[in-house]
Amino acid sequence: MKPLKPDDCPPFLGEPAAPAGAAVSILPIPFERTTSYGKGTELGPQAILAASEYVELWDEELQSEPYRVGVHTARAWRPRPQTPLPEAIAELEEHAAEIYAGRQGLVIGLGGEHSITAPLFRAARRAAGSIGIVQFDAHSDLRESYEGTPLSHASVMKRVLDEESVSSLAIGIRSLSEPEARLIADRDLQVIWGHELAEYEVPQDEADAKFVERLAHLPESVYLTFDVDYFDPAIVPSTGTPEPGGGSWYPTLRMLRALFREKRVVGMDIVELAPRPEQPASDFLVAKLLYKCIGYWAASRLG
Ligand SMILES: [Mn+2]
Repeated sequence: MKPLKPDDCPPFLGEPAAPAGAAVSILPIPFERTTSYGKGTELGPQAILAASEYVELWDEELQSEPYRVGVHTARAWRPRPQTPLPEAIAELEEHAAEIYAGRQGLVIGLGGEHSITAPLFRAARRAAGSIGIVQFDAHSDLRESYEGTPLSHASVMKRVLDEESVSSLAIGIRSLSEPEARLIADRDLQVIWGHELAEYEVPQDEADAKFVERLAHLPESVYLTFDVDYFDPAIVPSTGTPEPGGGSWYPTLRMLRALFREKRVVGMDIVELAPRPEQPASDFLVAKLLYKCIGYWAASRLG
């Protein structure tokens, strides 16, 4: 059998796809240029979408079939290999801006490496005006540049926060350099550190209220970037730069549910899955995470 190319991506859930212009638009982005440790994120979108075929359509928590909101899987986007990184990033912004243009729904980028977030965020901002950003991640990604490029995955949040007056909340951070720590302190960036995650688990009601308080400084509309290395590597080992001590499944879902309820999420991405054939549980978890986000989004919008 001929191996699949990274941009051969089946539709989400294996469903006959809703037409373009559906409420939810998924854009597979098998893009990998700057990853530093483990490689393989360019196969992320394909693995997530292939695993999604086995996700049940019925959501037992929401008591609904969230896919009915309408989910379209767009053709995968990838720059030509010879396109220099800055041009590739600019191309992605324009491509995403076209998808956002004139629509009220949710646009979801599926990486690929984390560097795609900056252009996706800018495209969302062009469509939705002033927006904040919520980042689930093990790493702060606030380096001015990394391995010679300011467009690295390790600098992506710095590029987002270079834009004026973007407020942010980073969740699960447990790996950063001294200059990044200083930047967080100097700019008073809002962080729920990895070692604080347990405070957002139990007792449940108090923890939920505490999390909602942490969202208060953000504007009404936000962009969500979800780096899967946020999770504990015990449940998501398939990622390039795993860090011990990450988030667990149900408490994370509760945070996401609160986020989608409290804020208008206008765009999001899920990045950094580096699938390994012997670890299908990671792929399946991420596929389910994506479906849960669509469910929470639909529930908050449709009531
Ligand atoms: Mn990360």
